[in-house]
Amino acid sequence: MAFELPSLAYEKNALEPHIDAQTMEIHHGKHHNAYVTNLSDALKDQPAWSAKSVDQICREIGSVPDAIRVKVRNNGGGHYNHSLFWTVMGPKKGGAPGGELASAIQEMFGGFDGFKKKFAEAAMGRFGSGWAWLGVKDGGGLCLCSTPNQDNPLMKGLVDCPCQPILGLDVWEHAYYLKYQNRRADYIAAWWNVVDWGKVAENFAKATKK
Ligand code: MN3
Repeated sequence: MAFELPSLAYEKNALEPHIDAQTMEIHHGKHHNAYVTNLSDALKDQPAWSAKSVDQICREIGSVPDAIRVKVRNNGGGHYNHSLFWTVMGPKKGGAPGGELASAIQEMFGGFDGFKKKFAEAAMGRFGSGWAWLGVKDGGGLCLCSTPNQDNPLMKGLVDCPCQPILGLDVWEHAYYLKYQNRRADYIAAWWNVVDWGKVAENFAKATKK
């Protein structure tokens, strides 16, 4: 297999009560694992593509051969998105960002509460399955957006909000249905309690230094 399922840096039950252990078990062990397996399968006869990182594959999605592009888009996106998602969460996190990220959020959204409201609107407004994102644009400004299915803002040409994601929220029903059923708003509200702002600030610093 060219691609591997990354291990979690915390136990499956570590995000309780906000995200339950069974959801984590299925989401990481089954859903994410399937994206990894299917991406490897799609690229099994494509050594040049298999040698690239999943980030690079997403960035170059428009150049992937036609016959496999949909499979790579869905499963490469799924692999990248979930790999980021696990790392921007952690036990005993939540709170608010500090430093330069806090300043950038202040400048663009008038404060952290304003940002959370806009982010939740993007997550609620995504009809069906998809993701909400905070990212950094090529020019350096913050970008708040959402994408359908397993698309992400690295997929230039396919999405209307190209940027480097620094925080992503999965709003597929598989991310919350066991605990929250149809209550996506409750899931989003609870999710803030597990966001690792230290990690997001690290992602922000890397993205703004490019
Ligand atoms: Mn998911």
